[in-house]
Amino acid sequence: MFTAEMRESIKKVEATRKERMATEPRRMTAEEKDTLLKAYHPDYRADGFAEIKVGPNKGQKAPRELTELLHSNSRLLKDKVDLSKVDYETDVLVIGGGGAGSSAAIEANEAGADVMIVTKLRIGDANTMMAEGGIQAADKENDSPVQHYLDAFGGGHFAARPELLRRLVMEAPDAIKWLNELGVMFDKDEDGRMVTTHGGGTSRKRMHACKDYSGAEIMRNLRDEVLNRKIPVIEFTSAVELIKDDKGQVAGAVLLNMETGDYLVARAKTVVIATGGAGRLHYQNFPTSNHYGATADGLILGYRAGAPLLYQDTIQYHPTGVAYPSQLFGALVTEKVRSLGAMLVNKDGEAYAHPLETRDVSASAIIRECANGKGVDTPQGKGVWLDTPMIEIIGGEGTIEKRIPAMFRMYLNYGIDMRKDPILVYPTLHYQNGGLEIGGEGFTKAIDNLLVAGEAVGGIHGRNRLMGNSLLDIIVFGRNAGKAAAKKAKTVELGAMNLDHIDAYAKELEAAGLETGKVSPLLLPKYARHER
Ligand code: MEZ
Repeated sequence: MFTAEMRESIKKVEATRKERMATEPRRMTAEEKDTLLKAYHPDYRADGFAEIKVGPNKGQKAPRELTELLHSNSRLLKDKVDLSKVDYETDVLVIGGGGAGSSAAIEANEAGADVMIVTKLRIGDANTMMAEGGIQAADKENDSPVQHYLDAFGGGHFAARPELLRRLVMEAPDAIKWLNELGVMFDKDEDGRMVTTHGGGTSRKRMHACKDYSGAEIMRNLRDEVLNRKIPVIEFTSAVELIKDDKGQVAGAVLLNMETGDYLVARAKTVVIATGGAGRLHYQNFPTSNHYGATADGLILGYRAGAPLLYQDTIQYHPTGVAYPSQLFGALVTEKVRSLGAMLVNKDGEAYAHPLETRDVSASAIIRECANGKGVDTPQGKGVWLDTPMIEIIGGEGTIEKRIPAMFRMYLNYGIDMRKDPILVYPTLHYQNGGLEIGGEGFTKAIDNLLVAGEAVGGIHGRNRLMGNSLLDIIVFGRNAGKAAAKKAKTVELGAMNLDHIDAYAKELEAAGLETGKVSPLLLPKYARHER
């Protein structure tokens, strides 16, 4: 399976393994990290960004591909929709059928509200499903939410909104309890205690996992709970625009049936945007670990209606995407592989960085090695080694199959036995650190009754997120958004609905000289096949 050049390099990895394992890898100093990030992290590549010319974040920068969507018009400028014909009427409209949307819908339903989910693919087609290594919570004796806060605050470059991060860590133990009671099969020892591991940048072992398919297991339970509660889920239906009323508050959304092309009107007293990430915009041509529908739709809907973004210029590249074989290019290699002991090693067999630095630092170090001739050639570019046989040496024979069985099988399908040979990795676009700005209760600051949860939120993690804090935030902020939306819906009186904001946005674009003829949200990746 490996090329001759790769085999030669593997010999060097094997030759240095014993000595590497006998030496404690060094952590970088703050100054070293800073220098590395500025030189190699994609967030610092000026040509990857463009200035936003309209809307609340005018004058700030965003990835070029996102800016292009922010500079596009609504498809409803041309395709007129009759708002007097209401197809769905509900208290709480949840846009997005992933972990955050499902958690919100469950809690809104629990609070007695009428709630419905619309999702452009199927419930569970979401980044939640793709998360592998685990979910953080400080629920062991040697740990505390304060410790969790400090790790995440430092890891996010001290930029997280304190109120949001405080909620994340304080409510984490209850999130695990809730999931456990829903039926999530967390890894437990013979005494029934949760097995926990380290992630990059954690000072305690607080990663709770379901082998290496933690997100899929969590999503399976959330989906079952939504369906058991008979919460309506409108699948293959995208939200293409928010609707406001004559008081300026959000009043629902215009939906697009992805199969028939028909528009539908959903009237709602509160709306939760839970549309997830943006990996399928492939910023700076990176491959992605994200699911097919990750095209930043919620950011566009919220922004066009007047909600500001926060940290839209900071993106997470997961250090270890698959670099080889080509069939898996960009797929996630969970950080848990490094939590279990595998080191990052360059083509000469040198361990050039601590395996559990924070993600932005690890990714930058891999990019540096490859840029400086220390990477291994692959059909798509370059990669470095993740020395997976170390896991079996450290944890004992059978550890890989027991702890990361999905990863093991994924590679075996392509003739690579990660118990015996190292694997080749390179950063892959994994997460948007930024998103729509919210307050502690989950409401946007600019538009009444509009809430955001999950990856579409900016500010929870600051400018870099630690492993396992995303599965956590979708639960904590999803649940809170559902409760808050249900409570608020009781007091909302809706006025006459309108789409005036799309005309106002079009005028702003025109005044800025931006008549691109393009429309957004994108809904499906640029390379999607449209067969109708
Ligand atoms: O939080 C994540 O992004 C995660 C758990 C990913 C992983 O490496 O498994």
